[in-house]
Amino acid sequence: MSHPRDQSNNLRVDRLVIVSNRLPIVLTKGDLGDWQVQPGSGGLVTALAPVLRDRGGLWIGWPGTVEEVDLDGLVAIGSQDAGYILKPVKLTAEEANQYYFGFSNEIIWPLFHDMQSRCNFDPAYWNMYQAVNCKFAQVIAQNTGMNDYIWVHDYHLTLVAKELRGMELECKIGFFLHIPFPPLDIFIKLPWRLQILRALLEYDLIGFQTTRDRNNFIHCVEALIKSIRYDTRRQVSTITVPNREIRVGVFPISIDFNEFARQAAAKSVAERASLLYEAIPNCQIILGVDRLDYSKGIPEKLQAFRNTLERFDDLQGKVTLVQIVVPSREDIPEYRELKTEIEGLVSEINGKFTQPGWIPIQYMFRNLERTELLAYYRAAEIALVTPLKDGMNLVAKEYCAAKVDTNGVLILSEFAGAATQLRRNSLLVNPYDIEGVANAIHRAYNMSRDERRSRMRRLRKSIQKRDIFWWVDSFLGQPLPIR
Ligand code: GDG
Repeated sequence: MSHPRDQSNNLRVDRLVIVSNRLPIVLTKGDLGDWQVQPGSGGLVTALAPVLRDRGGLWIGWPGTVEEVDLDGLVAIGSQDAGYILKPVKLTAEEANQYYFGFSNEIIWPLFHDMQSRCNFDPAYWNMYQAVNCKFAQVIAQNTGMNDYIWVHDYHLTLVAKELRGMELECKIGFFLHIPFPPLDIFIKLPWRLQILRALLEYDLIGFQTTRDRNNFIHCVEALIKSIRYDTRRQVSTITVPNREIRVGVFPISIDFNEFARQAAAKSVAERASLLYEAIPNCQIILGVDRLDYSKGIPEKLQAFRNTLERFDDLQGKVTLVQIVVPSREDIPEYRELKTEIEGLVSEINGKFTQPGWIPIQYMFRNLERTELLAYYRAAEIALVTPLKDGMNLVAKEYCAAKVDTNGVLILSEFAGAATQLRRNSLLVNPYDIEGVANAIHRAYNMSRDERRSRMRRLRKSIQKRDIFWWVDSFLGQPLPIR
């Protein structure tokens, strides 16, 4: 891929420097205390790895452990495997605890998902968040030059550009927010709202998942910061602060569609999907795949499924909900409580409705291997993707990509970023509306093959057109203001 900014008139960019909370590697400790390095997976790594390899780029982040271990040695092995340089930001247990679990995941995460009552506005978290953002900036400053383009990812690192500017680093810095940006009346609850907004305005380009998020951000800036001007007439808006411009755009993230479709079409996946299908005879499979998180609306989804079985009793024995919950953030008490709530609902529903030969919910609390996940995507006639709020939600896109036979219905929350693009051909629901979701399940169950196929074909086409490579190109191709 050519780097579009090579053609821009203001700067020759040497390298791309990606900065994210986590490095794209997984470190695991064996039973004998030996450490293993494995490459990270996921769409972001897939899309960025070729760009980093071609341009000799760099990825800076936390390796994900606070244990005393030869991090430089392990990360060097990771770099060799990846084909580009990885640089670790080393964190102590206290730093990881207060910056990551604390400020990032007990303050920004709930607030930005409109769940202010879940926030723990502990000032100690804020102090550590600033200190760790500064630490990231120091590692960046030590490893980059004037002509590098630094692309910072996500809510853990909102202050990095401000820290770098404080060190007089004048290179171009972009930022992409993977989660939603809240409306003004929620954002102003944040005790450090001004510091975060001002820090974000030190980036040259800020990318959001949807127009809704971008507009929320602009409204907050307009309301809380004096002497700014903005122009929202174009897809990428410009905010003008004294002496400087910032571009603010919408870049909906996506998946490596062709690769997903190719892997899903493999014989081994098809065979596995048939086995799953045979194991649940005479039923349509409804699939849920969610990280353990209150933003994903798992209890609400289970209640909607219970409502379906109560109100549409002809569906009893005809549908099975396969709910995969992927372990996440279990060090935070609220996540452990959520797990207990989910498991209580699953057993209550199964206890009430199970009949000989039919169990309404098959529940898994674990990480599945990629081929197993693809087999579930293929086997499921209905995907139930109902987050209460979500930046994008890649599961919705992956389900469609993997549905190579096009015989599937996507039920999608209108509060997922993915709804902007997929609203027309999915069944759009309000995840808080238990009966509305139940009605959508009933409708999906009864939908004709022809309607399913034509909807799924259109969904797949639109995701294929705007895949993860399109996303990288459009962010990196965005002309930046001259500093
Ligand atoms: C954040 C934002 C935004 C899930 N279970 C398994 C598994 N997965 C993979 C899926 C998918 C990913 O995890 C989950 O992605 P989401 O987009 O749904 O959600 P978040 O983790 O919350 O991500 C979100 C995203 O960033 C990107 O910008 O869309 O809104 O919250 O890729 O496939 N993978 C495997 N086994 C599993 O059991 N292998």
